[in-house]
Amino acid sequence: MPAARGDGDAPDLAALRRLAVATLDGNWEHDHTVPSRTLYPHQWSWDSAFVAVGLAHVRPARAWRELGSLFAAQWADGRVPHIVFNPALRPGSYFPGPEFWDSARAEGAPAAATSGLVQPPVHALAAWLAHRRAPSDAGRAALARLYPRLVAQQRYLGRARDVGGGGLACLVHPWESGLDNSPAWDAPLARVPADAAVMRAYRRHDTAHADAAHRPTDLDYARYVALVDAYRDGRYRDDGLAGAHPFLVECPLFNTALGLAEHALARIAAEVGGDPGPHRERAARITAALLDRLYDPATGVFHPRDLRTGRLLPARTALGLAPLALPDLPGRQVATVLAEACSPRFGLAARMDRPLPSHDRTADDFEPLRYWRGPSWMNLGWLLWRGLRTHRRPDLAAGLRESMIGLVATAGCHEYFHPDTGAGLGSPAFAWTAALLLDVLAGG
Ligand code: 2M8
Repeated sequence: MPAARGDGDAPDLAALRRLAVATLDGNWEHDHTVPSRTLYPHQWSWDSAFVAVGLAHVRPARAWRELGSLFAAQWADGRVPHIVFNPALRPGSYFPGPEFWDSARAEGAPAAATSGLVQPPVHALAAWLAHRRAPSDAGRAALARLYPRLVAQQRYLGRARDVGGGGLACLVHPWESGLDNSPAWDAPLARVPADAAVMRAYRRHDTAHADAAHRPTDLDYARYVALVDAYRDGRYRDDGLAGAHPFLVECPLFNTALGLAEHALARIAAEVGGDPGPHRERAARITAALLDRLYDPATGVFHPRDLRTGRLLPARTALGLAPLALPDLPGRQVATVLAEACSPRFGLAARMDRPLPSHDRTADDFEPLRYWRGPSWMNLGWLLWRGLRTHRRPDLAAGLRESMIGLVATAGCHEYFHPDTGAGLGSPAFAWTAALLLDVLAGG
């Protein structure tokens, strides 16, 4: 469906904006926005942050409710769960549902049923952007209420999750990366013992709503389930993870978000009467740790580190470009990451002939249809777009912006897009695509 093409095929920006607002309104559910009514009918953590950025442009009060409802489900240890379940939905409306996570038995879990995992901490950045885009007394009050919660989130990730001891947060499940089945995770995931037949005991919900050929496989899911089993059996405690948990990785995108959060918290602190100094210091330490632990001078990009082997994971995915979003990334790394982004692997250009892929399009395991193994995603483009503007590449930023707008103008607010044709894939009315489009249209 050509969603919003005007005369002469140029995108009709006003129509696009209306489409984005209608998508967000359609996904609004009493105090939060669902990523998708069919595939993801509960509240997801980093989705809500992206959504708040977009809502700030059109429904600012809702942006604060979105973040407020998510942080109301924060655990006592500071973790912000990756899913907050809506109790009004019938059992089976998503797999794995609340009964599988069994958060009630974990110490410090909130009254609401949640998962026990986290997602990239993009919330402090989102809160800061929401405030900047729509400053108001009510917004400032909401920001002041969120501030200690955002600090607690950082404390959890920086302490309990620094399993490697090098100043970065470690992930215990691919779902925590947000890029669930990225080729980056293939090697560490392959070591998790599991049998696809295990999935016969469960009913996958995703493949009822999306093409199975686009989604992770049953064997992937068996491993996802095994990893949750292991973490849940320890009641989601983090003390015994090192040496015991079967999947432990440090991710460049996740830790970029961790650093961006400290930069944002420094600005939030200054606004709400806190001390920005410690946030600035932590931001600098996170960037230093990323350079020290995840940058590979041989490839010129960042790679996840597998803490079980101590080695960097070789796949060249879009995760490796994410640190470009850090304002304090040194010039040398800015240059090498840009070289990778502009190479045939990712095709970034002032005039892009194809959308930005989520994985190296020259790699053997590039899959144009399967979820995070090739398709183009709005949130990855948005992060890179911010980095390009931060590091003063208006030419490339403009090219990427035009490409992102073109995707939605042609296909609508899809969850992800074919990295060659731009065809819409996954859920057709996806919240963060709509929200980030609003931000991109407004110029950030
Ligand atoms: C996808 O992840 C969920 C599990 O968390 C799933 O596949 O069921 C990912 O794209 C993730 O990044 C996103 O937050 C979530 C909801 O949009 O869906």
